[in-house]
Amino acid sequence: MTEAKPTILKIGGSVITDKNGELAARTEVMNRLAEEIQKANIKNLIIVHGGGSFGHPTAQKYGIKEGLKEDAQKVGFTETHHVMTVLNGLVMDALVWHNIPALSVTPSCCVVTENGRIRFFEDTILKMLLKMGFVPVLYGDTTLDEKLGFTVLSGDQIGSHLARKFNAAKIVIGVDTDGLYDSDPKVAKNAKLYKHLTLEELKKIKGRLGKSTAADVTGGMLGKIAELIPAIEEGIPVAIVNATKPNRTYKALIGDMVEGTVIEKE
Ligand code: IP8
Repeated sequence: MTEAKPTILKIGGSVITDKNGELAARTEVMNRLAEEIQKANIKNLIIVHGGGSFGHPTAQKYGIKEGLKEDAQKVGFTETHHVMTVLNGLVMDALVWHNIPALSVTPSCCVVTENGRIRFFEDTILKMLLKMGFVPVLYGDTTLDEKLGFTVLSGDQIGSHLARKFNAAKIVIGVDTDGLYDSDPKVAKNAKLYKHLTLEELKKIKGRLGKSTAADVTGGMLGKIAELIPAIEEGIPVAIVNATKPNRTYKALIGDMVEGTVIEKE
């Protein structure tokens, strides 16, 4: 049994999938990350991953985020959830075969949203898993929604919610850029990387951050930052690192000098 504050690791869909393809998994990246997670050996770790080229194109095709409008969308809802379970299965393969006591927790079975925001989160199992030293793994998923019928819930909202609920020690966000930039580094060649930001500085630059270029129904980097703010307000520090590059996630997990962007309340 352990009492350490949990660490939340959010792995972006752009890291573990090729967002330009469809259903294009990067299993070699999943395996390398599993190795880093195993090496870091963090007590009380919760992993959340995104949808990438699995969840987003399917959700977009059927307009799942906007809610239930016609019966024909129902199969789109189940298909979106299904492709997320397929992606999650590949992540679980990598984690379990690296001897990590990871257990998949399906958000669509324990969360109800209201207009896309988490309204109810049944966390009995999650708490027990953490107490017993397991590593719960959640992911962006489809949810039933009290106003919309159904919608899409981002892994970022899940991560930020759990960080606040369990008073996390920190949130590590693995993305496919070297951290947070003043403009999109994939478009602007002279984009400047922020190494450290306070909450106040983050709020000031938020308006300038762009939406993701690839199909992303949950808002790209801007959506990520908006979700993180309430957790940072509660004093939970955030490290944004390039998880496509070896060892950056490992270093952020063990609290070594972070190569990326650190955001703290003050
Ligand atoms: O990539 C979205 O999760 P995210 C999941 O964390 C789906 O925003 C189903 C598109």
